[in-house]
Amino acid sequence: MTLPGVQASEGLRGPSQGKPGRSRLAWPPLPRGARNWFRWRFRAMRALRLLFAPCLPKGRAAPEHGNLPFVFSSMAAERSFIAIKPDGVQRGLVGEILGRFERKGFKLVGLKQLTPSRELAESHYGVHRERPFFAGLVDFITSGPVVAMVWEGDGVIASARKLIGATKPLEAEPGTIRGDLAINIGRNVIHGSDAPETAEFEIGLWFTPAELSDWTPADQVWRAEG
Ligand code: DAT
Ligand code: MG
Repeated sequence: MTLPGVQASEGLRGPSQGKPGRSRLAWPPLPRGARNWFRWRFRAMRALRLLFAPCLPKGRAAPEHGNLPFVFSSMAAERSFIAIKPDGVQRGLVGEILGRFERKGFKLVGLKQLTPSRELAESHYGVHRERPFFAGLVDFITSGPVVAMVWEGDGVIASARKLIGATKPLEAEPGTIRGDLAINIGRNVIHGSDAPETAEFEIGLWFTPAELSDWTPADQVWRAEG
C-alpha cells in the first residue's frame, strides 16, 4: 500500500522491494538483514552528526567515523581480556594491578569476580590441553576467586602484554606486573590475551555482551588525540 503523499518510483525500487511505496533508493542486491543494517547505521550516524554538529570543534574529525565528535571515535576500539589469577586476589594485589591499567589510560569496560568452573578454565586454557602442566593450571585457576576484566584502547592487547611482562616472572623486566609482583611461573598473578583472535574468544567466554559497558571517560580528550 502506498502511503498518502509518497510516490514510489518503479525505476529506483530495490530488487527485493516488491511492494510499491516501500523504498525510494536503489539497494544493491544484498540480503535483507545487511540492507537493514546499512540503513539503520546510516540513519544513526546522520542523527548523531546533526545532533553534535554544533559542538564539533573545527578541524577535529574522527577519521574512521566521518566528522563525528571525538567521543564516538572509540566505537571500534581494541579490547583485551585480562584476569587477576587466584594468587593475585589472595595476596591483595587487585588494586595494585587494576591501578596500573587505569594509570596507563586504558578504559575498563568489564569487571567481575568469580571462581571459574573447571569447564570455563579448560576452555580458557584449551590451547595448553596437551601440556604436562595443564591439570595443575586448571586446579590453580579454579581454586579461588579470579578478577576478570576487559580493557579497551588502541593497541591494548600488545600493550597489556608489555605491562604484564614475561610468563616466567624471574625473566620479567622490573616495572612489569610479573617482574615486580611474582616469582614463580605457576603463580604469575595475571593473564592477558596474546592476540586479537584470542582476545575475542576470551572476552566471549568470560563475559556476556550485557556485562560490557560502552562509555566515554570524561577526560578522553586528555588520553588520546583525535
Ligand atoms: P602467558 O600467561 O604468559 O600467556 P602461556 O599462555 O604460555 O603464558 O601459559 C599460560 C599459563 O600456564 C602461564 O601463565 C603459567 C602456566 N604455564 C605456562 N608454562 C608453564 C610451565 N612450563 N610450567 C608451569 N606452568 C606453566
Ligand atoms: Mg597465554
